[in-house]
Amino acid sequence: MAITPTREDKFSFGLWTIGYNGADPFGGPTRPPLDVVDGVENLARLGAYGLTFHDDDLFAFGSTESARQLQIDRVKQACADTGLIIPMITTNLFSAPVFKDGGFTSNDRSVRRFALRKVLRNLDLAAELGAKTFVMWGGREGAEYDAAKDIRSALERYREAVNLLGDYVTDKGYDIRFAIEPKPNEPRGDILLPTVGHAMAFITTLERPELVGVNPEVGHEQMAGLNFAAGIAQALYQGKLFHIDLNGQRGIKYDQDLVFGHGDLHNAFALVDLLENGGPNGGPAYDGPRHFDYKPSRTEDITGVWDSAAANIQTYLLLKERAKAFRADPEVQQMLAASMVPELAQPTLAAGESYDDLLADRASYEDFDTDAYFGGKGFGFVRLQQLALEHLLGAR
Ligand SMILES: [Mn+2]
Repeated sequence: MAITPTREDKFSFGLWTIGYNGADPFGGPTRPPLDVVDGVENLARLGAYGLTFHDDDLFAFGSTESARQLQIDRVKQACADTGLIIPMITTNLFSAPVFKDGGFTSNDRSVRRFALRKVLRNLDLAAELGAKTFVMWGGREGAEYDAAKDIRSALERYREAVNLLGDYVTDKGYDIRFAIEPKPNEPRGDILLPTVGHAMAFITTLERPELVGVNPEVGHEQMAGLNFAAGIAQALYQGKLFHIDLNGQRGIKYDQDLVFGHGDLHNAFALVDLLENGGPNGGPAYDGPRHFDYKPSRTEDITGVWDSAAANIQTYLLLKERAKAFRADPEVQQMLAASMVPELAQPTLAAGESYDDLLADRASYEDFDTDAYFGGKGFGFVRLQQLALEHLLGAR
């Protein structure tokens, strides 16, 4: 039974997702190009609220001024006709040959200057289109060979670039924030800022850290074997979840960009529960776009493209419903308490208690019965997870 999405659900799609023509490193396109107006109309029909794109998705790299403007006018008109918005745009610093060693961090200084100009121009477009988030995926910012890239110099150039962009939006008065999208590898052998953790640490070195957050992608973290929902929880905890890329990935392999949920479904369930309900102990949830960055498999025709786009939305809404039922189940609440999940929200020291007080508290150490934990009561985490699975399967 299908659930109908609304604009309030904030579902958005990249133009490069629905527009993916099936080309991969081993074969050419299997589908004709998708026109942006067709894309906008179909996304509106499916209940999405937003379209996102790289500059080069909308107008080809090296377009003439008039060809560029024509495409901008066409997307504006299509959005006006359908009510779709453009919540985010991003710059392609990876496809053109000039970026073969990266944009912000190419060893070639003239390429870095060109990359900055391309991004500054795209920031003007973001402001013009009302996009509030500017994603930066540095797919080519990396290397294959350790001798070929001085990582500290590269990070310094990355930092120089992001600082400059922060100055630019501030001076121009643009209401735009940046979101760095980590990825461990592909297309480069190793990419700079490979995980959410690396990116958040880098952000602390910036001159305007408040302007910069992360745009984590499910598959990218899972390519590194990491727990995506746990990474998102830390990004929320640090106030850095500015945007999110939802998709599916099955383990440590190439970047699959499957439909959301067509990978680690347990983790997708935990993720939706986190985004919607703030996780087991509550807390600030996420109110930004639910952005899908997936690829309709190259086996599919155009009907399959729209079916797969709809599948992303439907899976998210089903998981949202299932997470709500999970939270509302009295047995789950009972099991959460038995597993002491709420107790983790309680500070370890009492209000006003000092380390001297702790050192004087014999009950916490000298008289604490650690032996009781051998063979004693377990936490019941497995039963709790099974309850989640039963809700996930619609069995409860
Ligand atoms: Mn991906």
